[in-house]
Amino acid sequence: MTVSALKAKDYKSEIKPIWCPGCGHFAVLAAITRALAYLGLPNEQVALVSGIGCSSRIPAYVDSYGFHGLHGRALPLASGLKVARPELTVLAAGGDGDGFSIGGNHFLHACRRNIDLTYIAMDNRVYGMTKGQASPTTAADWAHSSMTPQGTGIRRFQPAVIALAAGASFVARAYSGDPKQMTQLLVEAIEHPGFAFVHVLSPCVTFRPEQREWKHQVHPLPEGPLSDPGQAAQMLHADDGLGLGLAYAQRLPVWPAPHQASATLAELEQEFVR
Ligand SMILES: Cc1ncc(C[n+]2csc(CCOP(=O)(O)OP(=O)(O)O)c2C)c(N)n1
Ligand code: SF4
Repeated sequence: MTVSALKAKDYKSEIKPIWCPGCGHFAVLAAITRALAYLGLPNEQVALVSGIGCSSRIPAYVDSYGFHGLHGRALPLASGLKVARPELTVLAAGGDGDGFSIGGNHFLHACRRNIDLTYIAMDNRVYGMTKGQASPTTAADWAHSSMTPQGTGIRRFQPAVIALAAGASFVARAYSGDPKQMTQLLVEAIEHPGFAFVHVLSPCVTFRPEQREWKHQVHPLPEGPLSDPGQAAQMLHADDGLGLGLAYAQRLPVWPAPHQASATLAELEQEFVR
């Protein structure tokens, strides 16, 4: 095995994160830089695209190409980028609000298209940046937001199960408190040909301080990686949402197929000139 000469610090930008001390997103940043270093990817071959939210600030902190986009639009941006510049390793990242509420439609279609990119959803079951409103992954009875003082009363969205139903070819769950496993899963996700979804439990210590307890509650998934999406979905559905590991991986046709992706960037640009 060739050991990469690049280190995690080689992927850290000069901008210091402004996240609250203890925020889970720090560990996601560290795991991304470690995974890139492990894979030895040159900085200029990587693009990290996000939406809006505390989590979505992450491209500023990574020394690669980056795009801090619009709320909920990380995946269409990343998809377009990968189709136009297939030689880049494209990562998309953001929060549960960004990815599953306003961006929910894009999530479904990114799973189904199976474009070769990695989507890192940093789930703290709350809108952190806008000061603690319920998100799609918040439990129905969480009653700590002044906007929903009796809870939302709405069943929570289950991102990993929905990713499988929508056709994702790689579905894993990681936890900020286990950066080693997260790094390993990110390496596998980046190497996976197709849409790789990594659902990361990333505590918001400011608006969900009880999530500090996740360190005592997370557990390995009972099985995995499975190759049958129905079985994987059943396993994840039965899980309490805190099971970690690679649930499902399968080689599925990647879009665009090589014969469809023959247009050069110059040819694509000409489409806009006309
Ligand atoms: C179109 C649009 N709608 C709403 C907002 C306000 N807004 C900014 S961040 C955010 C949610 C952030 O939560 P999440 O994506 O879960 O990330 P976190 O801050 O928890 O990491 C919202 C609703 C916005 N910036 N743009
Ligand atoms: S508000 Fe929550 S998600 Fe945002 S930086 Fe602070 S701890 Fe992290």
